[in-house]
Amino acid sequence: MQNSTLKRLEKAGEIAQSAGRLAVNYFAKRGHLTIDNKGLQDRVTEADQAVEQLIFEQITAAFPEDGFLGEETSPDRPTKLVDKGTWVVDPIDGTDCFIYGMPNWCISIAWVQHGKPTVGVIYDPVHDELFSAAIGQGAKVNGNSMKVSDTTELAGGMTGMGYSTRVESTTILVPLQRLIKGGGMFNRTGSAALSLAWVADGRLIAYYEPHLNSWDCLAGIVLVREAGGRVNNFLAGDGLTNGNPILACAPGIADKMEIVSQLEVD
Ligand code: LIP
Repeated sequence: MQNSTLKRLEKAGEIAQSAGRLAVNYFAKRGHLTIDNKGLQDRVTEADQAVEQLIFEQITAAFPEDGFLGEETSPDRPTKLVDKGTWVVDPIDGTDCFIYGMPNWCISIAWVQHGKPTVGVIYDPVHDELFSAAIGQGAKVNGNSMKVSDTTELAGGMTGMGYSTRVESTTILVPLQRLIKGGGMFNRTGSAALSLAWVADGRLIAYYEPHLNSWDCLAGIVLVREAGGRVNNFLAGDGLTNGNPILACAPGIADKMEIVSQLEVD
């Protein structure tokens, strides 16, 4: 692995844990947070802003030559896309779970080089689990190797499913019906990033969502691929800036999940 990639993997883990400590402090006072609505069922809090600011400051101090794309982009954190390396960040993925006091939320930090997700780090501060991976280096959780499920049947575990009002309800209801008819069972955590980390660790056998933004899933894509899983070409077209559907799954059910989702894994 290139030294530059190794440096970014190590630093991303440190930054994610630093951001997690700040996020947990906000989580403890969630009843008093300023909450804004970005759209129907799409909220953002002062915690999201503060955590993204911390991540932005620490990344730009360490790697000033890199680009930055954050979910909560602002004049203080302008979007800057750099082909040689751009950080793609969701400061709190699972914001609704965070707001309502549920533990399914995380910090998601990805580094994309020449259009390829190269480093992925997801930190779950509530359970102190650091999921990390870089291309060619495998995937780990708290330093222990991870691998996807070895199931060959949809009935062999739970499939994560996500939905947002960014797309029509049929885009989730029809795949959900196909999954159930195929013997599968759905699980919605409210955090795509955490769900993808759980696919990488074999806790879920797949994850599908009809639309995600890049900051929700690029770190998880690196984790799943390095843990032996299969993923669709999420960055096709303008996926980096406008998002796309996502399918990530154990290799043994790739054919079945392609039918459920009508997506192709690479
Ligand atoms: C969330 C995703 C989730 C999706 C939600 C939202 P956020 O990200 O992780 O899978 O269904 O609509 O986009 O907004 O909590 O960072």
